[in-house]
Amino acid sequence: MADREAFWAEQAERLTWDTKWSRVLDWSGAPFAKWFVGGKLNVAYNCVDRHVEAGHGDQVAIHWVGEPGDTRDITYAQLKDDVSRAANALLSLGVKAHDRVAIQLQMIPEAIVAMLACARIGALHSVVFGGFSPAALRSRVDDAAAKIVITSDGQFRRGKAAPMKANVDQALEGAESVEKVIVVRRTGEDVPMNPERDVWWHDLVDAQSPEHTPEAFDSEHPLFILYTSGTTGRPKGILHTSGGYLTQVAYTHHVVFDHKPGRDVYWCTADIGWVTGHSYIVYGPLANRVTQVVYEGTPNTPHEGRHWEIIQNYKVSIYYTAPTLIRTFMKWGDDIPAKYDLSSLRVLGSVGEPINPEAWIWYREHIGAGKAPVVDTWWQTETGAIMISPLPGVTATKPGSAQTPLPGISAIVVDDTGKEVPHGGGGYLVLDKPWPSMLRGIWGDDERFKETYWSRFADQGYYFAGDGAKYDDDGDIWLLGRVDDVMNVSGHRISTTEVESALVSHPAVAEAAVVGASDPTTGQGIVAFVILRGEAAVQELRDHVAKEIGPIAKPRQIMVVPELPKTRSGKIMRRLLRDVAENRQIGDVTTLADSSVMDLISAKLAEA
Ligand code: 6R9
Repeated sequence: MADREAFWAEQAERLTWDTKWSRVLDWSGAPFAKWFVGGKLNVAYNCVDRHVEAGHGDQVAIHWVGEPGDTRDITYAQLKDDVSRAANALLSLGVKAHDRVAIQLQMIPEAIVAMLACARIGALHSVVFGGFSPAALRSRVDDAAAKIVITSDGQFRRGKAAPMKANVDQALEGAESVEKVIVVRRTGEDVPMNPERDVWWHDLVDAQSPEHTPEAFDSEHPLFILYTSGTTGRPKGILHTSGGYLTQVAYTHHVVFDHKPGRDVYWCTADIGWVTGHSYIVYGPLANRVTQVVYEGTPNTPHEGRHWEIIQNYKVSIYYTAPTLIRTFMKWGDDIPAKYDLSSLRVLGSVGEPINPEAWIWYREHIGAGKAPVVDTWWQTETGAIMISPLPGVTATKPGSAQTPLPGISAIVVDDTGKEVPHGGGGYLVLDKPWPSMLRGIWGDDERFKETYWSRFADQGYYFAGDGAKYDDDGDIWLLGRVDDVMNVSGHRISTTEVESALVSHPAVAEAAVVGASDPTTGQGIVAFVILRGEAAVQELRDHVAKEIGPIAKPRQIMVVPELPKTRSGKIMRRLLRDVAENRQIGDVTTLADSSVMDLISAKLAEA
């Protein structure tokens, strides 16, 4: 433990601290950790100002590419002015340290500026993915009692403008905590503005002074809340704090991608609505003085070579994306990337779900010219930063395996009783030692935090990740997917319960059961089984789910059935439904309360 702490103390020196910590780790209140106790720093200063002070003000921080083809280059000096203005703007609205600011924005520079402005004044941001429905936004705004919401008039999606502000208006009807809504103009469409509540970003922010002195906050000062799906319907607000989080995202961004400031051009294709956008677009890269591409749009607008064209134009050297997108590129054809000069690429990253060996090999061959190392990075919203990954040029990589915990990190595979399994064995992935960027809790729900992550292996004090894993004969780790009721659709976590609740909220649905069925492109696809009590077309039910949660949660398939398979204690046997969804022979039905149910379902589906 002493060595581990010394290691992290050394990594924390990457940051600029206002007051140095007196103790690396206080784990006496486990599972609530305190890292770099007594230290003080400003996260935004570390990501922006200090680079300007060190003489890199003219270095481009962000090469932004808009979907319609408009571009902006933002230097660190400009970013400092922008973040300072936005911080002054929030202060002028009465935002104080510890207040919560909800942000629903697409991938435009203002999204990053807004996040850093919050960090600069010690307010917590809660970024809500732009594709989430008004209902999903509202539940997050209410849960965190957000005082401010930042959004845009609309967003470009596949060449068309789609409304954002209109959704936010719908979401916030009667929302008590919200005092102001700040609206960035992007698509230029007409939006109704509520004069008491709404203010344009360009009116408010542009008028502010670019001078703002950052205040140093405690190392454990809360930085942000990010909601993620759990096994129950209610999303969890994952809480991250400052010093430990920034230390680990900066360290991992440096070692996993072998990033060299001033030399590399980095591109992480995630959206800031997910943790990958927080840790590997905003905090880690900017703390490391990155020059990075930020792209607003979809990968096939206006054509399927868009990513390769951007890599060629900006000479991107590090590219970090998700297996679902790699499989989509494979489907579009090898000839598309072949048309572009991708020779600048030297490191390729993958995140979000297990990468199948075929996709790994295609990625390395067709994008990495057969030589760029592929780093398969395992981590979670809760871990805050990468935990398991090969190191480029150090680890001999294996297609499909995340391989080994990073230096400073410990992760093991254990059996049901918490005993580590031997090489060749499989079980559950656990984190057996605290790490700096670990979540500090679930917003407003300490009990749920303990119950969800720390009760499964309470005797050993292990963090239960919810993923199945195995060791190969060399002791390398292979991730095997979730072991709970969380689906992984295109790298997005969606709980089966969340989709089930959305379905039963439709008046025609009596009961619903949802499973993740393996899907060649998206990893898993959502398949729903519903019992109807009224008339409803399947398409209407799919749209209903999109309206309740967001288009990403739309079931791929909905099957109307007469009964659902349940155990005697009333638990739905998803395993059997997964057999149906994946066209397999149906497994053991002996624990069903009524074993004829599966015959009924099969007969009904055969009819259709
Ligand atoms: C960063 C992120 C976390 C869940 C995680 C696991 C899956 C992520 C993976 C991976 C295998 C990888 N996951 N990366 N599985 N190999 N390299 O994705 O966070 O959205 O919270 O999802 O994603 O199942 O538990 P988050």
